[in-house]
Amino acid sequence: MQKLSKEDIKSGVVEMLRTAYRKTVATATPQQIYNALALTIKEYVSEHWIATHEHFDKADVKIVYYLSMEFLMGRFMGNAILNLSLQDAVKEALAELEIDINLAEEAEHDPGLGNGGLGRLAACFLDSLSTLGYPAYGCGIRYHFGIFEQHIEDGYQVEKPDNWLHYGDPWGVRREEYAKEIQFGGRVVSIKGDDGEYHFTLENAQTVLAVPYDYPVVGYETNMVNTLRLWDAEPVNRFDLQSFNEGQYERSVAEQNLARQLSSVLYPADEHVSGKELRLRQQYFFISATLQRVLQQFEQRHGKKFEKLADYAQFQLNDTHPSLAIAELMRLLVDVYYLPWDTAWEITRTSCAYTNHTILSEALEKWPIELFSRLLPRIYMIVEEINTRFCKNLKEWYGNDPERIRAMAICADGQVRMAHLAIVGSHSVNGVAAIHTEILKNIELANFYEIYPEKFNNKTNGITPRRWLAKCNPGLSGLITDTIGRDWVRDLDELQKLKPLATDAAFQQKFMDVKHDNKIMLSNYIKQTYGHSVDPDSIFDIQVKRLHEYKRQLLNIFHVIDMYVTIKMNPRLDIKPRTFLFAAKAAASYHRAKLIIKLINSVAQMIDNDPVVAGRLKVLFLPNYRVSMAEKLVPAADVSEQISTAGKEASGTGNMKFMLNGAVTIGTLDGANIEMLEEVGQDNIVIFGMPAAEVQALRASGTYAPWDLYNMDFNIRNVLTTLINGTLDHNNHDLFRELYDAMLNGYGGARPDEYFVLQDFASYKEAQERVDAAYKDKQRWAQMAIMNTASAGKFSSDRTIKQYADEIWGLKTEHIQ
Ligand code: 26W
Repeated sequence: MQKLSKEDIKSGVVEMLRTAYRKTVATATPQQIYNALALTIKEYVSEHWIATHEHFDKADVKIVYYLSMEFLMGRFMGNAILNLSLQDAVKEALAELEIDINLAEEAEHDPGLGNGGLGRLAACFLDSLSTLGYPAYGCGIRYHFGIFEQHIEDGYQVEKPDNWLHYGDPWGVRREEYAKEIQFGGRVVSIKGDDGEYHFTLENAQTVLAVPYDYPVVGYETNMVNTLRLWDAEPVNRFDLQSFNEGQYERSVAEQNLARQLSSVLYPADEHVSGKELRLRQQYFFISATLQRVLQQFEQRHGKKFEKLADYAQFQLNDTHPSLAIAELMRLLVDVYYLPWDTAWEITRTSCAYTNHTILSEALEKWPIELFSRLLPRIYMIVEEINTRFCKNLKEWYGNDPERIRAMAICADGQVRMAHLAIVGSHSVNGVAAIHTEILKNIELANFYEIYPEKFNNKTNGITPRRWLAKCNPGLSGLITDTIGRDWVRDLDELQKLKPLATDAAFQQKFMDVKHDNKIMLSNYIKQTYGHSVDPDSIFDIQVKRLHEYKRQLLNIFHVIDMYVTIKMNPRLDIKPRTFLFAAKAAASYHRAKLIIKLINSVAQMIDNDPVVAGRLKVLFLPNYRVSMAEKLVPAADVSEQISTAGKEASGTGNMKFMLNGAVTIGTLDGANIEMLEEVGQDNIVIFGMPAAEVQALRASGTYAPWDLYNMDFNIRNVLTTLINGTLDHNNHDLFRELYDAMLNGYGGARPDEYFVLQDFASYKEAQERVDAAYKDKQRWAQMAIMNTASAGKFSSDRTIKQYADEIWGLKTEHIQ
């Protein structure tokens, strides 16, 4: 296939502008220019896309379906340009058209179709799947509103809807021909099938149409283009409302409303389930549509040989959110394709695999049986049957141990436990970092590990080096390529070759010059966008991630308060100036998290208003954290804050992005931080705090007494007093009293300081002093920074995906001509 040339791009853009908008380059808006360029590139991608699918058909390949409620893709265009090696051609074409490429790229709306780590992981995985040549579909929902846009008003988070489709959707291709009907509610009846047997079906169900929109997933320097398939909901009977009798009319209107709601909004909660009916509908909607299409295509290719399904299709469940797949696959095989239960169960079990992303109990999905059985009556029958058979097996294995059986059952206490369904119905259960998998095996899911040891395995998360270095950090990526060649983009272990240069003065200089340039660029962006001045010569200390108590943004801001108080008491204190950058969205209903945002903003203001600390401390909360903001922050970080209570962060992936870009981590022995320590060595990472076992022991002992820490530790006392003595808010001394109480007394029935912020405070403070000392020694710091980049190879999602393919899916790579 002919590569897109500079001339093709120029004429493409000019032509698109003319036909789509009746505009010229001179009169078009940046938005229109972006769309024109995107459409030009998509047209070119389409040829590879078609070739990829022709190959899939011809070679009759095995395909992995990555089922996920969230895909946090970030902007498409820049990534497509990079992966297609079109960067020079595009740059030259736009220059000749006198278009500012940055303006065009920034005009792309960043679609927020995910909450955080789990959604972004799905996006990194798709990039790796295409790059490595594995046939794959990402399957999810085409939400019309992604995660809310966060505004900060008077220091408080305010949520605004994010209508990303408003700006057009140049990358999506509507595939009406693959639309599927999805049924909710109704009554289960059995009718005689054309095989003469009785089969279950639904009567009087509400029906919604699922219509797929396909988005290309371009691999890096390969011709493979996989597909992200997002299902949109539409009413089935759009046109002939009038022709219905009264009963049908009402139902038809209800169906229209249901359709409008179904793919309307992504639930903005992360690590917290709320049991909303619409969410269960969303889950069934995209799962049923996906599986109907897969089985239809399988039948076209292989006839009724469904026993072979697992050899051609693997379904990876991204947490329990898609775990209805297990019951829906059973329904389709038994009710629609007339397979016997046992055969269907064998097919289901061998084609599904489950990834667990969290051990927080409030994130475990459980649905009330009342709701579940009303909304999905046939699916509920199937889940009950799975449960009955499973409990019978348990009885055979353990004898009559009702306690144990109830603890492990899929249906119990009036609820359906989705994690149990996912484990029982899958051939693989994996955690996302070594420590996380160990906690699953030995504590959280120990019961299940005992009966299914062979199912459990670890797949430490990774990130794509394309977006998270090659694309977001052209300075560093250029330096690396000049030094060791360009193979690192496909093989991140190549970065090891930088290790000998960590002590090379000339390379240190170049490396730190790049970092400094990135800090200047970020400072300029912050100045332009928010009007704040930050000093690029200060330490850039960054904590960006969802706002959650277990992630302990509080520990960070408490330490800032401590620094502030310390400087006030000793204005000549010798510390390197620091800029603390925060960005985080709080779930709209998570009051405590929102109060922490307000606290961060109040501390920022207090510091801004104080001439004594001016020039030495700066705090800034950047509103509306999203993928495109991360791409600006990560390359400019000196210090990466990864400070969750040990045992709580399943893996983390932000930690890997910062490491790859030469930031030094200050972190706890949690999630993938532990493996980062193994890779980079203890001289190049700043570890503090209790390890997970100590946290567990302290919690279990029931002896944790934050008041003792308050009484014994002068610094803790000062910090907590600042919360309630009017320093932070002159008008309302009680504004932060909730946080004070939560630390010392427990608030609203909770244990005091659930996440051990005060327990780890002294250790964190000491670790921050180590950071300060290390930074003051320029050579030492440069060496640490380089060692971080050089040791990040393990954390490529290419490594992770290869392990999934080899150890879970049994998937082969394909080569597209
Ligand atoms: C609405 C309920 C809900 C519950 C949990 C929504 C989303 C979740 C996710 C499991 C939250 C999540 O994103 N977990 C993160 O997954 C990352 C990818 O594996 C890990 O790196 C993070 O440690 C984990 O918090």
